[in-house]
Amino acid sequence: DPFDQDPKRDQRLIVHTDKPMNAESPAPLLSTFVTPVDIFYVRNHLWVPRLVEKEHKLVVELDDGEEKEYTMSDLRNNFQQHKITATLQCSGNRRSHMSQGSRHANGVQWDAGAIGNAEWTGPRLRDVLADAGFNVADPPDELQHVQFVGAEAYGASIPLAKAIDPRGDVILAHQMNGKTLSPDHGFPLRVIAPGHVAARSVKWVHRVILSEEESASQWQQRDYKCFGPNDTEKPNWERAPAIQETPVQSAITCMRREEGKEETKDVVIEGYAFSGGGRKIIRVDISTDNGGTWNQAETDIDPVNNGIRDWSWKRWKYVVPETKILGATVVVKAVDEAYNTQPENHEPTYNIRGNLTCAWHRVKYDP
Ligand code: MTE
Ligand code: MO
Repeated sequence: DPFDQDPKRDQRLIVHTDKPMNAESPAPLLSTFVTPVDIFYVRNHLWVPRLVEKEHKLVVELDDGEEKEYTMSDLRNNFQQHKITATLQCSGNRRSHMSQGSRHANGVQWDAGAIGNAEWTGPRLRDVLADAGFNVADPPDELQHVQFVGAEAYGASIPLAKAIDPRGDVILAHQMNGKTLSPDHGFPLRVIAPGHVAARSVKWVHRVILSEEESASQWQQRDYKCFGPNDTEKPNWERAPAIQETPVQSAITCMRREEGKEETKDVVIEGYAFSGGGRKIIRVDISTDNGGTWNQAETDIDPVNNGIRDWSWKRWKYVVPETKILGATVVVKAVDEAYNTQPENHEPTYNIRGNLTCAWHRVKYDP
């Protein structure tokens, strides 16, 4: 049983499947800007490969077929190290909310906790490609993709343009929140492709391939795509592009009574907002009457990003007298710097695979 080697997990994680491990953070614990490793969601398609740092090698396969090999010590010592704070969000985050609409969406029924924000450290992929002999300043036009292969067989790719963008912040991370990566999160090496769906941040990476083609894996060619709301029987997989950058998202993670105040109790409502592509969250709108009227949440809570663009979620907060929301449905929606916002309900973005669920998040206040 290849799963025998899987690590022990924190009891607080909400487990959806255990072989492979699919477990999310309890939403109220997503209350800090940086998510602690122990409660960071785990999304594995297969088992956790148990790798030995001293033996681990990263092979870079260039467009002419030539290969260059790097040890972990090469990657740690021979390249400038970058610390990027970036949110990873599973393509299926909030899928259960879509399923609560008029139709069920297939896949792990995640609530709002298949997302987390962490500090990732390692060399830039761009620098490693350059070291391997690739001309990052002037790549051939036909070369469009960088494929990643994980040690257990998972694979995915990102556009070459993202990988070589000096402002793209794609790194080969060996640390998470200042410590060596844990087995579940990719020890000893994983890709971090900030602003892209987390499925592209391949864990346990041991091969990087420059290619004219996307990864041939089912996770690139099939699972992480969206189709029309009507396209539920036999989707034509080739018709839809693989998900890369993600749309604007927000969710409520906690509603709690403020302690100590007797007469007019306040309720503190908290959550996150995030957009793909490094697009900044410029506003978070809250309604306490199911979308009838709106107000803005406080968003200046978190420290500034370590990266060049906005790769991290924004934590937000809204305080309201309890009398105003007893029995009411609280709604959140966010706006990013491109003025993209979230759909009112799940119907327009319904897709059979339940990817990129991002409609307004509604939670009934029920103390
Ligand atoms: N990389 C490998 N090698 N194997 C995987 O199963 N899952 C992907 C991505 N990288 C996966 C992988 C998906 S779908 C997600 S959402 C993220 O890893 C989850 O990262 P985490 O478990 O560190 O939260
Ligand atoms: Mo995912």
